[in-house]
Amino acid sequence: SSEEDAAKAAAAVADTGAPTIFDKIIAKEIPSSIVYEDEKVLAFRDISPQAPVHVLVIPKVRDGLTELGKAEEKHSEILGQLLYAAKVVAEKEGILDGFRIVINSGPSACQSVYHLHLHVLGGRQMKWPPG
Ligand code: D5M
Repeated sequence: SSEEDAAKAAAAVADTGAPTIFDKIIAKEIPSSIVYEDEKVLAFRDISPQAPVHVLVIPKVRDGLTELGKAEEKHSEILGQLLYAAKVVAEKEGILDGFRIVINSGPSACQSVYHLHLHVLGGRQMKWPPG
C-alpha cells in the first residue's frame, strides 16, 4: 500500500545521527521563511504545507534529539521551550482559536527529518483521528 511504502521510505532515512537539512536552515545556508526565533528555538514555514498555517518549531542544537522517542530527562527543558514557542507561533499566526501540534517520531509515524520538530498546524478545521 502507499502507506507501507511511505513507512519504508521513512525507515530508510531513520536516525543515523547524520546532519539534516535543518542544520542548513539553522545556519541560514539555505533559505527558509522564519516565523519566530530566539536563542534556543527556530520556527519556519514548512516547505510542504498541510494547512493554511504550517510551521515547524525546532531546537537550534539537536543534542541527540533526532526524534522524540530518543528524548532523555536532560531534554525536558528544551522540550518545554519548544512547546511554549509553538504557542507563541500560534498566537503570531492568529490561530489561537484552534491549532494542532504534531510530532512524528520514528518510521511508523513517517518521520522524514531526524532533527526533532513540532508541526504547528492551523487555519482550517482539523479532523480527528489524524491519519
Ligand atoms: O516532517 C518533516 C517536514 O519537514 C516535512 O513536513 C517537510 C519539511 N521540510 C523538509 N525540508 C524542508 C525545508 N527545506 N524547508 C522547510 N520545510 C522542510 P516529518 O515529521 O519528519 O515528516
